[in-house]
Amino acid sequence: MSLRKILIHPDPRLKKTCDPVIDIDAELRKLADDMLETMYDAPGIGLAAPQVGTLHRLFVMDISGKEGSSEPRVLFNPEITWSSDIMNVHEEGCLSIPDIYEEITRPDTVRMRFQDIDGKQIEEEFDGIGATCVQHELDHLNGRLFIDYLSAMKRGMITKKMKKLKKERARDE
Ligand code: GNR
Ligand code: NI
Repeated sequence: MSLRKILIHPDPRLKKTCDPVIDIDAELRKLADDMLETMYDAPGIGLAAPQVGTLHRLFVMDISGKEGSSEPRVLFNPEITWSSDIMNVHEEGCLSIPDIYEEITRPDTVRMRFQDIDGKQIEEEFDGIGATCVQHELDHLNGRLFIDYLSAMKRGMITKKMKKLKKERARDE
């Protein structure tokens, strides 16, 4: 396994619609492994393929929370098949927008259809932090970031901050 570099907003690759995965081959399994390692290293509870610059429809997550336990998940071609009318507000962050946290409103519960690492079709219901996470990750696969839910003014301020951060990081490299 190896760590991959996480792209920081703004980056054109974070705005693209990702391509469906047709065949889960060795290369995609290696990508999923690398993404899990990169997510745990960050650390984060989710990571979508475009965040490491590969435009495939998959994300990884682990919402097990407690220390010492881990529940790594890999989801290919995720689709929401049902969303609750009840909404929920949750503070969100993103590894591609470091140190920015904002309250975002999304459906409280969603049902998601996806393929697992063996290509098996699964449908599963997510609520709580799981629902927040899978919707945040699916947005990434459609070129959408959580700051796109904020006002243009707030988004502009965050983007300016991120440009500055990227310049500083480029200088330090
Ligand atoms: O690590 C992450 N935490 C998080 C917290 C609240 C809502 C969403 C997330 S996902 C984020 C990792 C990330 O950027 N995934 O794309
Ligand atoms: Ni994110």
